[in-house]
Amino acid sequence: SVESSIPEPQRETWRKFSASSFKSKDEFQRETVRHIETTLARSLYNCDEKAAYSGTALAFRDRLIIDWNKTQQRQTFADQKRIYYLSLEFLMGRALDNAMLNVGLKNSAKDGLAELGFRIEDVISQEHDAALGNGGLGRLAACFLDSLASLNYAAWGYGLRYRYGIFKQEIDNGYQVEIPDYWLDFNPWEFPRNDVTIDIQFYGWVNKYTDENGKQITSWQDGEIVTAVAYDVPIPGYGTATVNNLRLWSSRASSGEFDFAKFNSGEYEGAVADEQRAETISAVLYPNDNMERGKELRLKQQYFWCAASLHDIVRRFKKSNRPWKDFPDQVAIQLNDTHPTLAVVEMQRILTDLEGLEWNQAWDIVTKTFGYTNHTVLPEALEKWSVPLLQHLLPRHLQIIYDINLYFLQQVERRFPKDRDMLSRVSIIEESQPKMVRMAYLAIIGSHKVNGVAELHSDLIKTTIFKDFVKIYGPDKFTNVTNGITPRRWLHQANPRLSELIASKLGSYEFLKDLTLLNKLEKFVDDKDFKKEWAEIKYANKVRLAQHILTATGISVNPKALFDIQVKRIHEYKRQQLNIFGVIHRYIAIKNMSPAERKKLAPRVSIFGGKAAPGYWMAKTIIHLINKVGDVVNNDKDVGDLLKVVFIPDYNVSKAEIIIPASDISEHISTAGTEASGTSNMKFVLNGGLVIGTLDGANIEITREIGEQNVFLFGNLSEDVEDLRHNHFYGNHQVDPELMKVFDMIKKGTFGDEGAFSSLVSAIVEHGDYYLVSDDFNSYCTTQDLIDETYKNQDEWVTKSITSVARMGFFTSDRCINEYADTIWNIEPLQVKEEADVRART
Ligand code: F58
Repeated sequence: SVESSIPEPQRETWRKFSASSFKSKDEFQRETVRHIETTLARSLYNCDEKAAYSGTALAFRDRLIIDWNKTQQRQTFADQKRIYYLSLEFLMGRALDNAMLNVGLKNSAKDGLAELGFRIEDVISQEHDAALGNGGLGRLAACFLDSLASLNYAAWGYGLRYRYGIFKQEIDNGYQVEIPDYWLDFNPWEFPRNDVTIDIQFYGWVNKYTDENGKQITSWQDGEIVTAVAYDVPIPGYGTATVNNLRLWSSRASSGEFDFAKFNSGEYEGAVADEQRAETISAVLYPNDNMERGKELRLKQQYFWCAASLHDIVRRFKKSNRPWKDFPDQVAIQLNDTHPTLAVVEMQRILTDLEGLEWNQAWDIVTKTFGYTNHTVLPEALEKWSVPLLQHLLPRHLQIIYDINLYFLQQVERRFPKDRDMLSRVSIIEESQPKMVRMAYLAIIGSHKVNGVAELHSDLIKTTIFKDFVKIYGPDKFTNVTNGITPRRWLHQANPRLSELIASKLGSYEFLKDLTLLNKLEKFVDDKDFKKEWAEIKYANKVRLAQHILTATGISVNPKALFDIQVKRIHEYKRQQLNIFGVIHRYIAIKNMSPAERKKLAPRVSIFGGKAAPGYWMAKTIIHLINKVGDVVNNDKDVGDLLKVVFIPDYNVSKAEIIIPASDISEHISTAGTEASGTSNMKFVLNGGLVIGTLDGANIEITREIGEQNVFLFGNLSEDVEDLRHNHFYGNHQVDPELMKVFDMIKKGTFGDEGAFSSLVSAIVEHGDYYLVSDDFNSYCTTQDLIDETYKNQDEWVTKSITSVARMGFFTSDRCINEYADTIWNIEPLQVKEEADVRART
């Protein structure tokens, strides 16, 4: 605006001193040393790796800021449509390595740091992960931000700035222990915007009256105010000057709220308590993965973040002085699952109560603006909020929800007269005790597109949980956008040697921007030297992981053994229990073998990692069993190197970068129809690992792309799951005899107190085996045997590995983002004129 601009005649002076950024090793060193000495006030006698990290991060941050400012300016001037990605989770991991690679100066930094006496790897590993997410959903949001910036879309992420991210996991005597993750002691990647604040209201009551002009006014009054403060995080694109913005909201008591009257009258504690209550809203990330628990504080988080983001978006739109009907041409908002659904209601409230639009006109704008992505069909993960809680916390929003529902049901009634069942099935309000608001239904009704995250999943939502809505709206409202991953982090950054080898064959690093170029690798599947190098890189990655395992657990593993890895959140539907029962089955087999037979077996390391939600007892029991099996197997002289069982503590993004490139086989073995997509399956295959998997989620499309001969598939199909479950109760259900032997061993106390694991056994033997562990057990074990056989022929194995990588182009998040842009957001990239500024990649 005019008031905040430097006047034209003085701009020359400004430009003369406008910040410029380093471009060489020497300049990098100068900036880093300057930051260590002046920003951090440290000397060369007092500079450890942490200080070296801080100085390096600050130097790179300066570089990002310059492009960030320019990008924001460019986007403002271009005045095109923007996409806003609303997600309660952004699982970013570390930022420095990513910044170096995207800016294209990692080699300069490496040499520059070496001359100062530091190894770049050690410096990079000083950074605390930004772990503002649980698992796949949060990491997907992070990959999307990377692609949006790399493809030059004008995009903003909106989230919450949790003071505590997902807890740190320690393993104590086989049990998971949760440690708070306070990650903000030094975070150079965020910028507090103390001038960007929004007051958010809670509780209170609704006043409807007619004003002096005879106009109907609805106003939400009193209650409590909490202030949202913006913290901005720069998101650099790869090989482009675009740096987008991730805006995270932090809560604090509003200045009105911090009661100075109380304070002065000596009620110091009361004033402090108010302050703390406000700050609690953004204090912690809820650690549940695929489970909703309906806690009031969680609802407060959701509204706080939705309202702050919406008001920010509306404020930006209003600066353009366009009429409201243009809003959907300027703004697209994507709901990452149902967590931000209150944004739909808040938008309707802004347009009607605050801006005075007619209901229908407002609702038309709302539905054209929003899109909704569903990530699960599991009933326990579908969000519902109790009506009394909403009534108490957000009285006006509850009224609006009732109105949305009324108009929607009237529309349904006209289309399907007399179908009372249909009306109660699709109502946003579930007539339970207490009544509940079904957030997924509200999200569908408030959006113009609904998408699933892999083909099977998108088909399933149309035929099961959202079937009636397909009848009402027709099939076109429902679509599929198969997930993807960013090859920058998950290939180039995590596996630099493989990326370099690929670049040497393809002639450039262009494949990192257009992953389909990988298909040119197929030409080299018979190239002996290439294959040898390919195998050597895998081996080196396994050595690196073995080193990490030794430091983290004290267990020494042989990098020549087959590395079989399952890392992801621990959940019964993901079936880590099937994996560990398979390991026990293998242990029994080894114990029964003759020495001659043992010689023929391929040595194997079974590696697990993942967090259990703190309140999820079964998941914690699975972790306990894995660790106890490890204790026994790893110390059994009969077994030696033939089998090792490892649980890597505290699985997170930065550990994933070490673990994923080191797999020979990874496990994606969910009960068919339960895993919406999965994304680590894509990461493992892109790094040359083969997979064992069920026909579930994106496994199906991965198989289609890379070929059935390159995947180890097993287990029942999703269309048979319902019948199988039915038979468990009403047919004569027999537990697999080999699995019974596993249970016998557990019951004998081989792995310690059998009572500790009885819930795992009885879930299968007595409680209907909901996840079909027994039904799939035989097929799983047979497939594992086939893997052993195949692994013996290393040449064939490497051929499969290379072929698979060559065919993974589809699974880049760039493709995925372009699909969202074309089919849901209707938005074009913003061309960056300064193409000259695109740097040489390292
Ligand atoms: C995951 N969902 C899906 N939810 O399980 C996975 O198949 C998919 O690949 C991924 O999304 C990305 O689409 C998931 O991670 C959560 O963690 C939610 C956190 C908040 C509570 C509800 C579950």
